[in-house]
Amino acid sequence: MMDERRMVRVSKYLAKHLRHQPERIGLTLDASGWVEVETLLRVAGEHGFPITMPELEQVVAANDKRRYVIQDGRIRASQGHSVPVRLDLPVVEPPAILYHGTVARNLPSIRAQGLRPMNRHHVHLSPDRETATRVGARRGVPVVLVADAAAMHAAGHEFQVSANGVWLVDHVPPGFLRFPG
Ligand code: HQG
Repeated sequence: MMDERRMVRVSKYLAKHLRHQPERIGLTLDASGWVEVETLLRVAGEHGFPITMPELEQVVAANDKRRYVIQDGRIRASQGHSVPVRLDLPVVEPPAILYHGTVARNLPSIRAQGLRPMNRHHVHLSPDRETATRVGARRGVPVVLVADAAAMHAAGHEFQVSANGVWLVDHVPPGFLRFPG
């Protein structure tokens, strides 16, 4: 079994190359973000970061957020890309309320512009307050915003949900957000 530190290192390596900079190790993702597992393991080894198949399988299976999926000998990140990919996720009706975890320093801009995808393809929303709190806490003291997803849906905003339960939307205008305090 891998220890926790190795798991995190492998997961971060995968995030970097399956979401953001595949070209850094000469990897080419297909239009939907997939790459052959064999190719990934080979180029990782060639670039000084050898990963074994059991390690990869363990990271994919045990990852707390199920960030990666292996299917038919290929692997991709479930969401979170900055490189252009079409995830081909269905557009679905969201729950009435979704949450977004952020930090206080972003609030003036969010009040003015709403939530924007920033460096990712979509705004990421969480299904529950606990998850949103964890997302916000990556950057400092978390602040949780509440999005009126039902009203957004009624107004024609399209929601998708990733394989790991992250809700994705193009934009959340400020009028659909409830700010704490
Ligand atoms: C903020 C992690 C100013 C937004 C997490 C956030 C999540 C604005 C930051 C996933 C803004 C973007 C995504 C605006 C949004 N003005 N700031 N108009 N609109 N922001 O990392 O939601 O570990 O791209 O509040 O768990 O923090 O990658 O998005 O603080 O699921 O699998 O701009 O990333 O998952 O940051 O996190 P991010 P996020 P993984």
